[in-house]
Amino acid sequence: MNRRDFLKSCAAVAKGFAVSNCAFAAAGCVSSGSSAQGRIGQKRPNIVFIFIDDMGWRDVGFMGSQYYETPNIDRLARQGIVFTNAYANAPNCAPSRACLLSGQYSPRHGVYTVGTSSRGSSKLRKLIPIANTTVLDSKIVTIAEAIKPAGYISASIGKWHLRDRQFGPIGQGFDVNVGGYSAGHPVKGYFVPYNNPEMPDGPPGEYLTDRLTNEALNFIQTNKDKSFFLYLPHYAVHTPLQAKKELINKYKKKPGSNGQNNATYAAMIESTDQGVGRIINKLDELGLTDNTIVFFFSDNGGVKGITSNQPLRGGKGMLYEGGIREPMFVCWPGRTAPNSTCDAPVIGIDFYPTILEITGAKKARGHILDGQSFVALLNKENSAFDIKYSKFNKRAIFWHFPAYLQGKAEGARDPYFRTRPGAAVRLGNFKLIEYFEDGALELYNLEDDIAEQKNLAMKMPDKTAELHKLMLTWRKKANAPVPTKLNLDYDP
Ligand SMILES: [Ca+2]
Repeated sequence: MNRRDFLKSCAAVAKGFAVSNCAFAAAGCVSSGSSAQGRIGQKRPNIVFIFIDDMGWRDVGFMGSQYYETPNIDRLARQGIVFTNAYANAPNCAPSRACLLSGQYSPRHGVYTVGTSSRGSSKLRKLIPIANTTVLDSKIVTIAEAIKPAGYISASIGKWHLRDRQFGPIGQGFDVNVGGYSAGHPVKGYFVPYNNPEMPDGPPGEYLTDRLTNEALNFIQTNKDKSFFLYLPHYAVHTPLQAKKELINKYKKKPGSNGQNNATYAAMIESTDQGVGRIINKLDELGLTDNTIVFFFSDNGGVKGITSNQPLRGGKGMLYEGGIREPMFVCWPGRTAPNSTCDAPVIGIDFYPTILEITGAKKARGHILDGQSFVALLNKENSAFDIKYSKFNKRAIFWHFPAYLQGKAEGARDPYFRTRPGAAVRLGNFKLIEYFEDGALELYNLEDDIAEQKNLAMKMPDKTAELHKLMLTWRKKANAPVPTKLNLDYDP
């Protein structure tokens, strides 16, 4: 039996919640006592993963926005633990998603950026960048495939952006797909007609964010007696900026704050928040709240010119904090302490092992996981907290971006590109960025310079060398390609 047939058989059996331990254990992908009912008769926890597109670090009330209104998201955040140093694996959509779903750093799957890695004027590109992959290989065991043998039914409702058909959500282990295919944004806009091949149009005037919420509610209702994984990657709040008139008018009357003042964007955020409120209510109505863990995360930083990521430097497309630091919380009733925060750095690839631990599912044999489960961080009462916490602060995390991303944007290193081929590493409070064109290094101490204004590379050569060495060692281990070939068109 090949892996795909095996997973199919897992799915078929899992639907009946009568998983045969020995068959699956033989393939190395399930823990003992594997049924959705678990050993003590309690249904395994449901997972709701709310994944917003392009939402900046400060684009929600719980992260301090005074302009955007997100009362439902904030309420959920207050009931859970807010991670203040949560990172996307990349500063843009597709690679961030590929890393999240695979639990692997970009060099393992080759999804480094969106579309071509040769963006911008060829005359301004010194190097030939590493070719990009726009599809997540179907041989890679996604998180949906990994938890299926533990009895989970899963849905992807919203943006996929890693190709379609056998590479779409269904081909990658989700039982349900609504609206997910190769597109990275609503091609025809946020109002019907959507022209989305994976979702028939709704009634005239229907708004996409509301529709995805409706679909999420249907999935929860239909599967209320099962253990479910709802992956809800909203198309919001990515461009095109389109929202409901009455909400836009509301924000037009409201004064901006801290550089945030786009009424249409604010209205898109509020519609998203209303959707979260409806999901909370549905879980309450069905008595599922206590057994449902909600994750909230975004795939990259806010877009400069639309929102403000202050005090962070830069925005979407950059390896500065504004491009990669995300609003994030986990709400696990009975486990996370209300009003708690955690400043240990976590990153997109950590969610896969975290969800494996929560669901009791096992990693598929041979599948490399680059991240670490942060379940121990979710409960401050846990005696292991201090140990685990220090472990996360001592761990280095990496970004590898051997591509050009064009665009003039405030905070960028040069006026033509948001990012030129480069890499970054964070260890403790220090972050090092390397630029492959000229070998330039920038070192920042995020503890007292979160805005990345003071490059300490010359001032702290030992720290710079320590982090650079970590980067080189990791690059070798992950087989991460660095562009070295000169571009003959280069004529700045
Ligand atoms: Ca995005």
